[in-house]
Amino acid sequence: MNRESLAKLNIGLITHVYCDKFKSTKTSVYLEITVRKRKVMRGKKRIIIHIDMDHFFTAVEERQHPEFKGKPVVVGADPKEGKGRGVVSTCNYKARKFGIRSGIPISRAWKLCPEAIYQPVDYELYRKVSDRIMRILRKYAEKFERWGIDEAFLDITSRLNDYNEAEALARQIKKEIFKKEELMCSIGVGPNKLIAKIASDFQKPDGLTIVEEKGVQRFLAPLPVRRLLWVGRKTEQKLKKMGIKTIGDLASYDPAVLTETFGVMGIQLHLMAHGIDRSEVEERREVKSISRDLTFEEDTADSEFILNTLDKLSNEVHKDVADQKLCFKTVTVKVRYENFETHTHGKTLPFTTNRLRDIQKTVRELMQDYLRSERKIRLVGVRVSKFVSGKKQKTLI
Ligand code: DCP
Ligand code: MG
Repeated sequence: MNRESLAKLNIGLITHVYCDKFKSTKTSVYLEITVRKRKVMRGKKRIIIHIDMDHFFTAVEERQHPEFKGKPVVVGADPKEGKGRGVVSTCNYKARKFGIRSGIPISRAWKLCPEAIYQPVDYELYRKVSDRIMRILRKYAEKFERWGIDEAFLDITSRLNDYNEAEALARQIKKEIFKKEELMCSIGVGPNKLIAKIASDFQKPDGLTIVEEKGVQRFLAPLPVRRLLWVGRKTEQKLKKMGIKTIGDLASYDPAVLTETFGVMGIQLHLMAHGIDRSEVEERREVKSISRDLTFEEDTADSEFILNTLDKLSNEVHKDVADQKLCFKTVTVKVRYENFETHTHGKTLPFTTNRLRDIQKTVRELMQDYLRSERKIRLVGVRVSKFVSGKKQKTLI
């Protein structure tokens, strides 16, 4: 394991971690990690804030429709009285009491709570609201990082002296967002991004959780491992089989065995469990990709219908591309067959473009192989990527 492969973890831990021994034998890999509690900031410790909007899409819908107040609200695919397809994007906390969650089939949500209010997804609206919130947040810190549609990190180290000041600032941020957008958020404050993010999720909704460096281990120890970034269901299951349920269990587990089982990820797990994360808050200006998917109401092999749907999705993707003044080079289609087998197929164009007809033409071309088979299709999607800013683009008409 070299510095490069560790650096790829993008967790910025190299200054903390020394792999003193890394021996591979036939049956085992032995890794001894020394975590050195050095003050890398030389003098000043970092203070990071993470903000996450509460039930974002439904909160915006509730604001638009005061009559929804106090009722369970779900944003996602059309439930069609239980026969709908597609999934729940999000739901408010009242709906969560019925067991509804992001990502579950909309038909299941209907079974759990048919009396909820079901709203379609209005991305354009949510993006506009998100842009305004990000503008509010950006001014509070020198280092700002947008993280998805409703989250952001702020590095406030250079502006504040201690956690008391950070708490006051967090309250001020909440107040301003509520005053300007009538929306609530949860905030986590900690010595790094990992802790701040876990803290913001700790007391949702309308939460404020402060975790100072000295309290990190105590804060993390009782939490389930799923709270750690990158621990998905599969890793959770694997850890469970090893007797590891909480972050505390993980922190005290032999890192050599973790590495043997998970490879590079094992080191990452060990460090995260100790609350160590050196990654910087950094502005990511560039959007990586823009995409739209659609699940058909019924599985279909009707080529014309499928292509017309893809034209519509291309249109929506194009609207976003135009709004953000971007030009792209790569177009990708996604196809999911009725048995959930999923394929993606992309093409990088020999030129950069922002034209709708380039998306539609490439999508139709890429789809040809999938349409010939006559297999029924459940879902299609369109994605564009490899962006350059429209301002820099010279070759367009
Ligand atoms: N989202 C989505 N599909 C998912 C998860 C999320 O479309 N599987 C959308 C809807 C959410 C938004 O992204 O409103 C933000 O995601 P969060 O995970 O932050 O969820 P919420 O903001 O809805 O709820 P919470 O209060 O738990 O943050
Ligand atoms: Mg949220």
